[in-house]
Amino acid sequence: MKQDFQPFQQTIDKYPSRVGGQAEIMERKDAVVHGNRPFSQGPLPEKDITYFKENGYLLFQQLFNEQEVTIMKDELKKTMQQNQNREADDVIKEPGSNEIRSVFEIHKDGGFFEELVKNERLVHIAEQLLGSQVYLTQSRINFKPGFKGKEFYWHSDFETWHVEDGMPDMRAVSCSIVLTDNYEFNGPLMLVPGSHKWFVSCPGSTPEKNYKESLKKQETGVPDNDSMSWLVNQADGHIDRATGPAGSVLFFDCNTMHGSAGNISPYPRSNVFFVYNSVENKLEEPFSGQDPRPEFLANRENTEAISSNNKRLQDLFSHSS
Ligand code: 6CS
Ligand code: FE
Repeated sequence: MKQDFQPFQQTIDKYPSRVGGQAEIMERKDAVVHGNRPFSQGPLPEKDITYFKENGYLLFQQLFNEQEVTIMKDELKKTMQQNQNREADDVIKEPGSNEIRSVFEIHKDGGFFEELVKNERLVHIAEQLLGSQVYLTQSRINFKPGFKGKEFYWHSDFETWHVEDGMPDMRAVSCSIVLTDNYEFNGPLMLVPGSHKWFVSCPGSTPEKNYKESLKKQETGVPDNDSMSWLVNQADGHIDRATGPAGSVLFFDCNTMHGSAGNISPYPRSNVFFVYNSVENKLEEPFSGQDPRPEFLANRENTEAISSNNKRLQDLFSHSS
């Protein structure tokens, strides 16, 4: 007799993590750069592609000029002021104080940041790396105040996006636009070269509504000390850091192990952070089996490919001074 039910199709979990087992290091199963035409003919020369494949990140010094940075900083300040007294899930405070740490979902501001996401320079780099059209899964501004900015512990973003948001494959890139000069001493982002080639499957399970705590201080889905030491060892003991003048832009693979130390210097550190995902890697049900995280952390509503458009942005860059 013909059965009239459809077996439930679920994407295979290629990267199981927080499933109650021991910590384990597995090989990456996805390409790092998806060299598909026509996207492979993007703005990056071969040597940049090779560097990204090998290391899992690329830093472009001053991709934005001084005037553009001034405007971006003004916009960041406005966003911070608008959110200063707003108690909402998408405004993250520092642990133990009322200082703003992050503001999420800035790509829906109907203004400057919504346009910045479509910036040609950024979109074409993301498309070249991911070998397809892209859309945005997450955006935020991070603000690490002087004297009291707290650390972000080591993590792979993909581990969280896979387990908590249902991102199936490693086919997304983060783009961090540095809006303050980043020095060795104001808590710059640190990265482990080559770590994107390995997936650290983490022990434990995911607490309900984990994001309420993890965005202040991530404790679940972080590598154990042995795995972390192993990753640094395979990089010959090297840890890199994204230092450079304001206007520099760091692209890093979704699985590159990164983190940052606290900022006890007098100099704040702020950045704008966009996550571009391949349109062929849209979010599914979280692999934790739990409810998906809220829209402000993981966009599911608008997954249409971004068409880069610089016209409005150019107007905003030239008129808002
Ligand atoms: O939760 C997120 O989406 C991002 N935030 C943290 C603290 N870790 C994972 C990921 O980078
Ligand atoms: Fe991160």
